[in-house]
Amino acid sequence: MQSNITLTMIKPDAVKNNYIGAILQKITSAGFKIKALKFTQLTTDDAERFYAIHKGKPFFEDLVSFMTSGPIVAAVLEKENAVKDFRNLIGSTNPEDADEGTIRKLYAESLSRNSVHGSDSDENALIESRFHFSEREIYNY
Ligand code: 3AN
Repeated sequence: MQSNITLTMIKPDAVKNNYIGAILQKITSAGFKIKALKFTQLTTDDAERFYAIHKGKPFFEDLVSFMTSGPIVAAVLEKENAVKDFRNLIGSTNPEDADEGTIRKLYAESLSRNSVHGSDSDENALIESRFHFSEREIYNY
């Protein structure tokens, strides 16, 4: 199992608020290497499949509707301990609880509009990377 990649999405709130550049800068400055990058918009079917684990939760429909409300940026990132280090860089799910200097503290609007996604395990990092990118869109360099 590859333990050095994670999948991020810069969510519609952060894209609308013009934070793509600032967030990518934070990510690369923290030592993550971009292996794949895409500006795209999720369909309802895409979002329902991506967040299938949350199906049935009270926030599921709002989550799907928010994630399809505008374009996102998806990226595969590489670093030693990528999943854990990236979750530290983005901060808590609720930006009010996020540490100072984290991406969510700096750029998120709220718990449900929290600016970025980060994979929660090595296994999901691979699944989510394959969800957004074909093999030939993920570069080794
Ligand atoms: P994280 O993105 O920090 O791993 P998850 O996987 O638990 O958080 O939740 C996925 C997304 O669902 C979150 N990023 C957030 O946008 C939304 N979400 C999670 N919990 C709630 C909640 N209690 N109320 C509203 N939205 C939530």
